Amino acid sequence: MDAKQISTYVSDIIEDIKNNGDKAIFKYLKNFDNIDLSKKGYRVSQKAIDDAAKRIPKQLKNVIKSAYSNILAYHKYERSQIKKRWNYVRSGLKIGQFYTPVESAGIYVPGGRFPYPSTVIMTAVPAMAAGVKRIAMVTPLKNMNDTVLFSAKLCGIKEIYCIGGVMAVGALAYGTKTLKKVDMIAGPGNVYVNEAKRQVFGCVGIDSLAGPTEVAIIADKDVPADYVVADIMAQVEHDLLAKTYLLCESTEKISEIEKLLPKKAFKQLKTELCSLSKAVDIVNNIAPEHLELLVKNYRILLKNIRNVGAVFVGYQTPTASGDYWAGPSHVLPTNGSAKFSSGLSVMTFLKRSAYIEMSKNNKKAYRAIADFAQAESMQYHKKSAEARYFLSSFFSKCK
Ligand code: HSO
Ligand code: ZN
Repeated sequence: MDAKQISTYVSDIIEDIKNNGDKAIFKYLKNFDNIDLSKKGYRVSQKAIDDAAKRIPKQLKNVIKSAYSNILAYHKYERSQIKKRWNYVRSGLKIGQFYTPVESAGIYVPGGRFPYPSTVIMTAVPAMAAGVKRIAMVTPLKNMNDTVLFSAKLCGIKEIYCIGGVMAVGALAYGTKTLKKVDMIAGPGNVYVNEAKRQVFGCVGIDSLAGPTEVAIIADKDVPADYVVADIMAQVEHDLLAKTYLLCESTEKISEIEKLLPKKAFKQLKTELCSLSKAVDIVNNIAPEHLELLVKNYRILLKNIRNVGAVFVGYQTPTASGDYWAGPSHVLPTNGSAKFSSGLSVMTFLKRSAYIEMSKNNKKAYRAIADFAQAESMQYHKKSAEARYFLSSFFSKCK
């Protein structure tokens, strides 16, 4: 399908969900997933969630729990760095801002080649840390395995729905009998999911349109080649659309890497021989989701990096550290959007409101407001300023 066909395909499904709610959902579940849930419903029961958690081996549980606690600690710290409210006084005005979380968020956990329990945590935890009260998770039925459910339970998610793709976005945005509408939708998805998010934006908020994963690697002449090979392959194994870039200062190193790299990866790799400082310029232009600085003297380069979702610094830091473990969300801007946007974080789920409090009898301010309103011929705007200072009984006079 080309972009126009995708857009029509998506809008037809969304329209159907909007008009027919659950009935449409059951129809698509039958058509896409070949399952009839019209009796059972598509919300996952608490018992199914609890049972899934019981089946997870203790050791794996501990690994997931420790990743969760790193990611939660990071986002709580981020929250503590955002001033809840601030104001200052100028010209007789108290002016400032305050932040509040959205009340409800839908988190989309994609299907893809593998189920991603890590994405459950990487999407839900920033919302939790922001203070979102209601989190509703959707993920395609085929993706609903025990680790996904356990990760959701760990995040305290009680609302889980086994629907994915466009219908899930439509249900979150417009609500059905089973799934109450949310205020915003976050989480990565394929082209259809992204188009659906784009179309429902305005009715709900969305985080971004995270697409296929990508990494740029700046490598110096001394980097162990197998680090580079593993990190390229770690992107390639996500899917055939994943992109990788290798920017290296040494011909010898490039050929060493190319000798080790499985043939199938070459289609998804662009390699350039260039100085390390030129590599930084190239990276700023690509604006990749992930950047690895596999360089001994990375400090000098770091200062000039501007457009990137997340940077992984030093030989010792693979992208996988951010995928699973370190703390920042792995939902990051892709496809060049790091030029103007950021990865998922506490900020994603916060709204900023402005605060304005005038001092009483602020003649100068009321005069200016009234005069500006006059310039726009807005009589009642003018009066709403004048009434507070110049006119004592405006409404009795204006009849
Ligand atoms: N690299 C992906 C995240 C992920 N990796 C999930 C493994 N599991 C996008 O940042
Ligand atoms: Zn990954």
